Amino acid sequence: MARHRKAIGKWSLMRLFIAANLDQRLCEALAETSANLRSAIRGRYVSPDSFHVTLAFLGECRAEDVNRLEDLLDATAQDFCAISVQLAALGSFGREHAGVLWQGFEPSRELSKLAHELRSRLSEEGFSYDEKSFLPHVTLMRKAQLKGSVLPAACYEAGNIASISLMRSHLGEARAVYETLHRAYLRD
Ligand code: 2AM
Repeated sequence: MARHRKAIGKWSLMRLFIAANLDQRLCEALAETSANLRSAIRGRYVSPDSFHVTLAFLGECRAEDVNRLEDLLDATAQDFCAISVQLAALGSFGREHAGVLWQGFEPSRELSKLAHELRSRLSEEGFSYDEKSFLPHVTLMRKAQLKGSVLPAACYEAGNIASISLMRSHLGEARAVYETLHRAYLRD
């Protein structure tokens, strides 16, 4: 694929992760779940345009590695067809007063295979990543006041994952802003 190679400073560091992108049906369902949560739980909401599934979190990487990571995404995407997924129950990580609230997926062998394949290719190429086991989810809220809250209904829509992206996370005072550096499409 012809693509513009970015001019990047040799030693600058970037906080990177690889995400699976969700189709419009899934994003709309997640936005509806998020709206239901807003009336029930206080916290810091993730904007719907930032919804994603993290497949591998790399953390600080050298800017000069970006081109190699783009190639790794392209090669991996070519080995997978678009994946059908189904949204499932809400869940949380962390503390009762500052939790992370997310919506999960029904188990998908293909999605797990994609995450494992990416991670194994990252290892082969000498990249390190957060090795926590893959639990597919979309974060809807951070710093959630979970204590004593009753979780509202979630929307259990089905949809597709048709692409993966190399993402850069810019940490801000209030929230992180995610920038797509490169997108690779799975096969039809
Ligand atoms: P999440 O997948 O639970 O939302 C950018 O920070 C993205 O990478 C977020 O989606 C974040 O959490 C995910 N992530 C996974 N492991 C992480 C880690 N060790 N540190 C920060 N973010 C991590």
